[in-house]
Amino acid sequence: AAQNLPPYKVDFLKAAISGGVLKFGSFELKSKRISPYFFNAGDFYRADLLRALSTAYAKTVIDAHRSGKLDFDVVFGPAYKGIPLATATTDKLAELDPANFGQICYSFDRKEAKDHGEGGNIVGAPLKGKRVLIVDDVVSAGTAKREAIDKIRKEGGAVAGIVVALDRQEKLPSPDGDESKPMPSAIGELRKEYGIPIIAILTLDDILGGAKGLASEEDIRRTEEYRAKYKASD
Ligand code: OMP
Repeated sequence: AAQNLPPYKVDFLKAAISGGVLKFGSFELKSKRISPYFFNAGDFYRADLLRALSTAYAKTVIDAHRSGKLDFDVVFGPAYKGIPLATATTDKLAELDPANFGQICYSFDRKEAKDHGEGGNIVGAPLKGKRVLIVDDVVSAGTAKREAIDKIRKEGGAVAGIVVALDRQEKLPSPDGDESKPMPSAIGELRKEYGIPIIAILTLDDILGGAKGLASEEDIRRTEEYRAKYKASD
């Protein structure tokens, strides 16, 4: 299984399946598409799973940083699911690469602005004038990522890149709602539009390549059908 994946990605995929983070069945997505699989990053709540998650995010970030693709000052996790991703990744970055990330910072947003106490929309490191790395769970249609980018820019930060656990490799929804039309990939359009690196630990192709023996043949077949249906044109 998963011949081409580095060991830390294989470990992450195994943790996601054994921990019930990656589930097979029938799920309605934010985009209203009905998917035979769902990845719920909120289910990495056990210590061993959280550790597998932060290790995978941190190693992915360190690889991108070493290859010169990514430089940033603050790790930002959009509320709510991004908050533990950002804090755990920040801690792991400092542990695995103290020379570069020993003093790296994190922050996250509030869903509702606070008008008393310290006030403001951001908890943690201020974003003004900083290069900000967004860590989030999944890219499907890219809508939630656009919202996070807008928020960071409003705070005066510059988005340096996005790291997610899973790129579902789906096409953008067609503006007229006709899902049979060819459309470009959601993640490719985000990359072009914002000119930033967007890095996924796993793609749907990785899951299908690595899931044999970990998921049932029927679940794999339905997921392959779904992939064919919503595949991007580019
Ligand atoms: P965008 O692609 O930016 O719209 O974000 C999709 C969002 O849907 C993610 O941030 C998740 O909150 C949620 N989602 C999952 O968590 N897991 C999935 O497998 C699929 C989705 C989804 O609804 O598309």
